Formats: sequence, C-alpha cells, structure tokens
Amino acid sequence: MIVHDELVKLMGGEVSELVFAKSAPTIILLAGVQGVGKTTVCAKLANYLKKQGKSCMLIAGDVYRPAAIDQLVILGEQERFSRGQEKNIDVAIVDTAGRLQIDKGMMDELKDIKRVLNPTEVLLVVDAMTGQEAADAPRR
Ligand SMILES: Nc1nc2c(ncn2[C@@H]2O[C@H](COP(=O)(O)OP(=O)(O)O)[C@@H](O)[C@H]2O)c(=O)[nH]1
Ligand SMILES: [Mg+2]
Repeated sequence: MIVHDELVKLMGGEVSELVFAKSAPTIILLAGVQGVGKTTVCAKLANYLKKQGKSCMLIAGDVYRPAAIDQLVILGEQERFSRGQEKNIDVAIVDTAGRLQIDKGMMDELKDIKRVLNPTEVLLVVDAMTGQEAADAPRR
C-alpha cells in the first residue's frame, strides 16, 4: 500500500480531467511529432468518450502524409463510427499532421489551426518512454 502510494506520488498524483465546452461541441486538438500515435489516439479517445455517452466526430487534419485520412476513416470504422454528417456532436476530435519544433512553417500552421478552431483542449500526444522531458515540450 505504501509502495503504491509512493509510486502514484512519483508519477504525479494529480489528475487533470478533460475539460468540456459549456456549449457543444467540445473541440479537442491533437498535436505531437510524426508517428507518435496521434491518429490512433483519435480513435481511442472517441471510443473512450463514446462509452461515456458522448457523440464524437473525427476530423482529419493531416493533409500531408499519404493515406493519413484513409487511416483515420478505417480506425473510425473499427470503432463503429459512421462516416458522414452527424448531428448533435458533443466532441470533435481533430487529428493533425505530426510536426517538429524546428519546422517553423508547420509550427506556424499549428498555431493557425489553433487560432481558427479555438479548441477547448489541446492534447500533446507523447510516447510513454519520453519521460519528464514531455512536460516542457508544449512550452517550447
Ligand atoms: N505499440 C504501440 N503502437 C502504437 C500505439 N499507438 C500507435 N501505435 C502505432 O504507431 C504507428 C504510428 O501511429 P499513428 O497513430 O499513425 O501516429 P501519428 O503519425 O502520430 O498519427 C502506427 O503503426 C500505430 O499502429 C501504442 O500505444 N502502442
Ligand atoms: Mg497521423
């Protein structure tokens, strides 16, 4: 029990819950470097939210990588999300193309996407192996 408590403390005891917009839809923007798992997280997050009774829409924002849009469609279908216009969407999850901080053009584009969409939440997708370094990445 003590070991468990200490481990929780070590990993960071505080949990921050997802914030939902006061008036729907909540917009969640996913960011992160190439191949980290953003598109996969889109489908996983939608599945998680669906179980909480929320209707979700997946928006493909990666227009650069070949088949990135098809990938999101297929993952969405696996989670039994239908393609097409849904009504009364609670949460819109926006997939984006991976980008590195050194790529100014792509970073500026992300800022533009953020400004236009005004997302409720921006989630940085990181590999679990990244460690504490991940905490400072969004500030750079
Ligand atoms: N082992 C493992 N592989 C993952 C995980 N999430 C994504 N992947 C795989 O990592 C690769 C890149 O994932 P993707 O979602 O396309 O990353 P994106 O480029 O950030 O959109 C794919 O082959 C995924 O199947 C995970 O949690 N564990
Ligand atoms: Mg992707």
